[in-house]
Amino acid sequence: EDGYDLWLRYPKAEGTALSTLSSHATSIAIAAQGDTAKVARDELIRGLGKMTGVNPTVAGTPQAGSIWLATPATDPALASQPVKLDGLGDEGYLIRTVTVNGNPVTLIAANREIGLLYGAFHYLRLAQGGGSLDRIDIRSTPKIKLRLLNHWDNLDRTVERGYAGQSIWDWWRLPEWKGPRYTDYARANASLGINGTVLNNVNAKPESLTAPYIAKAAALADVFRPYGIKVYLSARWSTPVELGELKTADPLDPQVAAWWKAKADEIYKAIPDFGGFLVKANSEGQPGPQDYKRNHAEGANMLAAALKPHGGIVMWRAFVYAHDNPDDRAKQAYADFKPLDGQFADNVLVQVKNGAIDFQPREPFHPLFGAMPKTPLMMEFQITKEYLGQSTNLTYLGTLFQETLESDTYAKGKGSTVAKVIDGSLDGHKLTGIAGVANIGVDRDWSGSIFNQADWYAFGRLAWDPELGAEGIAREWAALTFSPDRRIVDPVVRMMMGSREAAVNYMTPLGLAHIMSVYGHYGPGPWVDTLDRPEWNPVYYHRADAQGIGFDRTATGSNAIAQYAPEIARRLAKVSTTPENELLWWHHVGWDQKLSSGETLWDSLVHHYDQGVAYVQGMRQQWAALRPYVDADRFKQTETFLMMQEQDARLWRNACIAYFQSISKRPLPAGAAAPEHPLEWYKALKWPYNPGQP
Ligand code: BDP
Repeated sequence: EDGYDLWLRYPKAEGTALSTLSSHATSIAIAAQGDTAKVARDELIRGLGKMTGVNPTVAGTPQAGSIWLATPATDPALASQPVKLDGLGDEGYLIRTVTVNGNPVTLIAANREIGLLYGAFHYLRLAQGGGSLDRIDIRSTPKIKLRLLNHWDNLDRTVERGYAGQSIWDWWRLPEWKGPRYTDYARANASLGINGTVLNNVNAKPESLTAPYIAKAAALADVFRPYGIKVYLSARWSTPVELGELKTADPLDPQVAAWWKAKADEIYKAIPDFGGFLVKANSEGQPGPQDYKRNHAEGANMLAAALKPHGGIVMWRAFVYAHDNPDDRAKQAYADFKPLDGQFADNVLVQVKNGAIDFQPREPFHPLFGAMPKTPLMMEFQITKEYLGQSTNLTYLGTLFQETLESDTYAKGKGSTVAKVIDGSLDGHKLTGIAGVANIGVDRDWSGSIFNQADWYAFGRLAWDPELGAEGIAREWAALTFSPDRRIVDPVVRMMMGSREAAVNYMTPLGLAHIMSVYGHYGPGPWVDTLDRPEWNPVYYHRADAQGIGFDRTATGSNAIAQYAPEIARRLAKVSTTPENELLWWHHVGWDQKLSSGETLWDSLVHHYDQGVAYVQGMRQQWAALRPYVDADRFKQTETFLMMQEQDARLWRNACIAYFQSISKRPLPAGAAAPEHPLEWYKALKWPYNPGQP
């Protein structure tokens, strides 16, 4: 077991599970003939064949024990079944036990073939659960239209913030060689309902849009098409200039608009269902329309006009902060974008990170959610764990995703959750989207560790339905990845569910953020103050001084709270009504200030660091007890990584306590161990090569 099969392992069933499955999967009846219907059929044959040991036959019409894959266009007999396909849309499906000529049959029905494929994967999930398959009655439709992965993959196969080996896109050998991994990639994504992928890094190279690379992207699009996955590309704003074809990239220059129109036409000739462009503009040194004194909407709309005749879209990122802007970094995206609400073309989405800084272990939700009702806002989560322990630390992100999605923006009163902003229901948007920065590479296990696969899985499931809970998803994943046996599922889910909070505790407790080392954002570096831009330095974020610690974002400080709805701003204005887990994000708090627990802030800070370490120790113990239930390979990997995680957690704890104590000058609370080394020892630590560094 090297993890290659992800959650699509289809292990051989035994005992009653085997007999149940065998009797419910004798044959597959399918009339639809398209490529997508064929992959649905083949996936069922593969999955059921592996689980039962006998490949189901393919029948023209449903018989007793058939799985019947039907669309209205190909199966007139569907009309006489007691099922309604209205409301399922293009991608939804239903699975229902029905009777055909007196025989029990499992019907998977959808308006389009892609719904059949999603339904087939759902059925295979159920089949692996080992439960009854007798009276199934399921309807499912995705709540978000665009469910995308963003690959930060470079053309030289390095991956920015990628910790699972090189890029899976073998640009050199494309378009001729389309390795089997591409198909398995598409299967895995389709099994979750992911329907698009941006192939290249947001820090894009102009070459990505030249003819050879368009041909390579087209080859991938051909592989992905049967799986319902569209290809998108990141576009570098200055591409026409850097390719030497124009002197300017001013969006209002007609030559520039004509260049992009011709480029879009060229791409659509090669990829007729091309999805569109993702753009990082005027952000971290990337070029953009502001270089020509034009705003983001003017830039996005020019590209949108080029794509519009082909049905393409623009995803314009709101991840901006300027080196010459002295204002709080957390406020800058809102300041730039909020005034543009209503000015974007109807095929533009603004893609916003979950928080206002940058994928921290914990961030309050981004103030743009709820603040731009006239613009479809797309969520950007980071699945790759740049700031959460990268490939080795077990920090399940399902809970982080859920926490953001269920945050209440109060934009239209109580209950205006981020999920409702994203799924379009709050403001009546039809064009909706969610993106996850992929954690995929050429490692055999795809994601750098077995447990990192759960983050890809959770992202996909939440993209389908942002109101699914992280715990149910973890349960599903653990059952598919290990076994439905509760002796393994229960402890694994328990480990996962508290793991992200543990990382928050041993890295950035009580609302701290961005105090990672400069060497690749892995270890601790709260003392760092030497980087070129103030907001790249950890000291900018924690602001520890003799009095206290934290970033004052109330009216006495940067007043970032004013970017939120009044209900929220009021609550955040006072320490006493601010959620403790975000405290130092919003306030500069005195070291001796008493928290709700009765402890002083300083004591509480130390205790949180200790709790983080203790949780990791607990995970090691829980995992050790699972040895009898997990195959040796995957057991060993997790055992080793948890051992490394405990070292990391201790290092974080000791380094941060040593550093903060040098400023607070307070004694450690009773029972807390002194850091193993003096502060200078931690400061002198050098980290080895970090694979994801740009
Ligand atoms: C930060 C990463 C950087 C990315 C940037 C982005 O450190 O590598 O290029 O975000 O999202 O998280 O554009």
